[in-house]
Amino acid sequence: MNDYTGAHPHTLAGGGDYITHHGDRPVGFEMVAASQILDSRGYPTVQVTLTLTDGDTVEASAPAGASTGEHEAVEVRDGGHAFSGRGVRRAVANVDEEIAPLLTAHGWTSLRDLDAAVRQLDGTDSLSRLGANAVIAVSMAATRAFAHAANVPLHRYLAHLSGAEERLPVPHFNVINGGAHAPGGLPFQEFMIAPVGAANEEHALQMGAEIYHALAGLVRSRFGMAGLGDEGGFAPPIDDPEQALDLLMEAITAAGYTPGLDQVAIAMDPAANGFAVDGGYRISSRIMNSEQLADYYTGLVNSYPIRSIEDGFAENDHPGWALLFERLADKIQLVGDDLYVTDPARIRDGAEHHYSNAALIKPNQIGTVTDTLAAISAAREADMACMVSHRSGETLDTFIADLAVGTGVGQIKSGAPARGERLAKYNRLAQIEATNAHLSFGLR
Ligand code: 2PG
Ligand code: MG
Repeated sequence: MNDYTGAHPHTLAGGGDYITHHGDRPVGFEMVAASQILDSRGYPTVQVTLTLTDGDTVEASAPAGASTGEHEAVEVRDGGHAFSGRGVRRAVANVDEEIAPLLTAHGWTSLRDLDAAVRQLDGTDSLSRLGANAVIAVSMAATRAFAHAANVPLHRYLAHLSGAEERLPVPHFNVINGGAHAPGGLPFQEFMIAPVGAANEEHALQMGAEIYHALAGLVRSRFGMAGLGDEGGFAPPIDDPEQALDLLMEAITAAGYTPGLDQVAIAMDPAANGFAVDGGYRISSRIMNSEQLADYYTGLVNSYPIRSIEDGFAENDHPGWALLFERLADKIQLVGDDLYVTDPARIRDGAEHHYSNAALIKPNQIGTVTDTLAAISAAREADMACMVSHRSGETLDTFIADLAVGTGVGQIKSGAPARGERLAKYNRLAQIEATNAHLSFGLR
C-alpha cells in the first residue's frame, strides 16, 4: 500500500490532478462532533462531522451488521431499556470527549497516522473501548477530509492510497433475503444477481432493477404477499435454496435476459454461521455434515450459473472451507466474510491454508479505513479477489461506492436495487461513471 510519506509526488490516474508533497500540507480540524442517528433498521448508529480549518465540513456514518463474525471489531452500545440496549450515546460521547481533543490537537499529515493514533488512544485490538462504531465513522470522515484537502473526489483519493487502478464494479443485487435478514425458513441469507455482461454501470443498474421488478411479479403471483428482508430483497415463504435459485432464473428470463456466467450470473451468501447446528448444517429438513454440504454446493454450481459463494461454511469450520476450496476454487469464487472479518492477518492465513480465493471487504469489521486498505492489499498479494460490501444495517453514506471504485476490486454488493440506503451506493456508482467516462466497468 502506498502512503504519503514517500519523497516523490504521486500522480493520480485519470485526471490532470496531482497530490504532491502531501506530507507538507497537513489537514487540520477545527471541530469534531458526533451524533446518534437511526439506521435502516431503526436502530441507533454513530454519525461524525469533521469541520476542517478552512471551514468546510465532511461527514460519515457507521453501518451495522446483523450476522456478525465472532472476530469483528466491537461496537460500543449503551445497554439498558432504550432501543433494546442498542443506543450509541456512549460511543458518541467517546468521539466528543476523547477522539475530538486528539484530532484537533494538531494537523495530520496522513490518514495512516490519524487512524494509528485513534487506535492507540483506544488501546484494544478490537476497538472495544471507544467503539468500532465510533472509530470507523471518524476514519471514514477523515478519509473524506484528506480527499477534500487534496482537492480530488473520494474514489480518486482512495485509488491513490491503495495504489490501484480505478474501476467501476459489477453490482451484486441481493434480491431474495433469508437467514438472519428475513423472517421465514430460508436458511441461506442472500441470493444475488450479478449483471456481469452489462456494458457499463448504468446498464448494470437497469438490468438489476428490471430483474427485481420481474421477480416482484413472480413472487406476488405465486405467493400473494411477500415481505422484504433487511437489504430490500423479497422474503417469500420458501425454505429450500433451490426454490430461490429457480425464482432467480425465471425472473432473469422474464426480464428478457439470459441467465449465465457471461450475462446475468448468480451469487449466494449462505452465511453458514446462521444454519450451523450441532453435528452439521440444517438445510430445510436435512442436517448435513461438511462433506454433504460441499456436495450440495457442488450440485448447485453444476445446475445454476453461480459465480460466487460467500461463507459457505461456518467461520470456525476450517476443514469445511478447505474441502470446498478443493472442490470448487478452480470453478467459482469462494468468499470469506465472517471467516476473515476484513482482517489482513486472517486473510493471509486463509490464503496460506487455501480456505478461499476471495475476501469480503467491510470497513466496519476491522474498524479503520487504513486497515481496510491493508486487507485489500493482503488479498491482492495472495492473488485473492475482493468484493466490497455494505452491512445489513445501513445509512445514506455512500463511502463503499468510492471504496470499490478506488481500490479497483471490480465487484460490490449493496443489497437490492430498492430502498434508499441501498440505492444511495448504486446511484453514487452511476454518478462516478457519468463524471469519469474513461473508467472501465466489470470484474477484474
Ligand atoms: C453479510 C452482511 C451484508 P451483515 O453477511 O455479508 O450483506 O450481512 O451486515 O448482517 O453481517
Ligand atoms: Mg456475508
